[in-house]
Amino acid sequence: MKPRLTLVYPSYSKMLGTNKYYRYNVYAGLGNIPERPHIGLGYLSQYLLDKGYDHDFIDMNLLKSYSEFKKRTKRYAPDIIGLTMVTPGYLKGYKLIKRIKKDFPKSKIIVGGPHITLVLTKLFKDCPEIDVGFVSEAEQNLVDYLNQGCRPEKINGILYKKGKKVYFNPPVLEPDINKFHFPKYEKFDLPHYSGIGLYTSRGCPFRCIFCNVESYRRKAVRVRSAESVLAEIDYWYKKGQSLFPIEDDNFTFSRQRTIDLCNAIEKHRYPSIIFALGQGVRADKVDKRLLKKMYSVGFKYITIPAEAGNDKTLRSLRKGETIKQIEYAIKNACDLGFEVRVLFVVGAPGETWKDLEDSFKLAQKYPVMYCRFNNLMPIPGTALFDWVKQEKLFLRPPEKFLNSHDLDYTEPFYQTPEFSAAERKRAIIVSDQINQKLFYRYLARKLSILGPFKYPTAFMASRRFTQLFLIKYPYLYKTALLLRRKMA
Ligand code: B12
Ligand code: SF4
Repeated sequence: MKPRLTLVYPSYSKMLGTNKYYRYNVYAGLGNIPERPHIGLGYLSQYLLDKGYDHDFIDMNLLKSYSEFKKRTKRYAPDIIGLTMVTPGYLKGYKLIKRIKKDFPKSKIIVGGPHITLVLTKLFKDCPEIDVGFVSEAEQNLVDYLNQGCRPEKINGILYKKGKKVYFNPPVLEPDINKFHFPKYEKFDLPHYSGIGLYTSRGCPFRCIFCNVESYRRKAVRVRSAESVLAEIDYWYKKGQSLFPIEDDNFTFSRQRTIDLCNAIEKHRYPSIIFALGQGVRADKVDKRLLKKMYSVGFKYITIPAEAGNDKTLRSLRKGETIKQIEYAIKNACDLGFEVRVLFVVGAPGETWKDLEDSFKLAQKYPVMYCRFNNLMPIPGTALFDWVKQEKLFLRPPEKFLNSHDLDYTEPFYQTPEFSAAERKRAIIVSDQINQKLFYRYLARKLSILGPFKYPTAFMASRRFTQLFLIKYPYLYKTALLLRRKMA
């Protein structure tokens, strides 16, 4: 008999809580999480169905309480409960697993996701209730595990224990990701989400010091074919979705694939389709011709992760880009009419307040919509984390900040002799003031239809108190987001 499996997305806000210092979410264009179904679990769920494994899926973000989870799990009676885990909030993740194991002692607990790849064999020491861990991408490995009657010995990308011994079989990544059909989220409660996100490539060969695209995926960048992505767009478009967020780390990594995809979208003529590049595209991977092509087929929102305002800090971040390339991309995107968001980090190794002023200048140089400044967070497994640890610069122990409420990056995680904690904190306040200005200018540009009234309207809408007021009332907040999206 086939094993019964429940896949679980633990509640994000219960892991991390919410911070009192609201950033300008309306500027950022973000909605409440979960806006979209979890893509990684979507891929797993799809592959399981393709291979004949029926299963249950629970998004704990959509449940009111743990007892709802317990009731539903009791009803389904799974042999295996599989949870996804990210590092932020991991202690609460372990706590949840302990609780689940206590309530369902006969079910095996398996886990996957970015956190597992970082901790590897330490996983079982931290949380002995876990039976098996999956490292990196797991579609095939999970199915192999089930096919083998849950015997882990011959499975790739798996962590398991036998008696007191712990074993790790390294993953082998699938070179042809077209093999994994795009998720149709059949086991998900789709009406609860605002739409689905596209994930069209995997891996990134760059080495930014703060990023933990794990070592396995670094070795292999793989892109889905234009046909495969188009099939996914076509499927959801026919179901009524017209705004497509793209979640890739490196969407334009393959220039030719991007052009092929644009050509295919153009040929199909999807009226009023919009693509939003929310996770960011590298400035060195878009030129004016490519941006123009993308814009013409519906790419209207673009995020450019500049990270810094000068070459010194970019070098320190090992970003592999120059400020000239970054400025060129921002300028081109603005000139072409994209709604542009630029991302910056605060407090790179060696950075000073004076360097940060270059970031503030760049943030205001072009007619962008929003610039997000985040205190740089050292995530375990990154070069930044190792450096901060070695230099003993942490302001709080990592297990504290990785499990606390200030993960909206307003509070600094470390400081350096040349850039104090107080300055790092101030940087976020200054960046919010800059955003107020940027949003005012953006609205004044977009509301030209109002004639001279555009200035007072833009002024009022861009104030911090208006933002805070909107956030308090979900209905108003949603309407504001909708209006803002219509302006793009
Ligand atoms: C899109 C995205 C988001 C979206 C999620 C959209 C969605 N609903 O899916 C949003 C904006 C909500 C988001 C939020 C956050 N994110 Co995010 N996000 C990403 C991003 C760019 C892509 C994720 C993705 O879809 N990957 C594609 C799928 C196919 O891969 P996958 O999710 O890893 O899943 C595969 C395997 O991991 C494995 N697997 C995963 N879960 C499980 C479970 C089981 C049981 C098994 C067997 C296997 C398994 O199998 C899957 C299929 O191959 C990644 C970067 C990246 N390259 O992955 C960051 C990333 C995952 N995010 C990260 C972070 C830090 C966050 C936040 C904490 C940010 C914050 N402070 O708010 C929150 C946490 C939210 C949460 N609890 O999940 C980090 C995680 C770092 C870490 N060590 O944990 C990443 C890696 C970015 C980075 N480079 O630092 N994120
Ligand atoms: S930040 Fe972006 S470009 Fe840099 S390593 Fe991570 S995914 Fe790659």
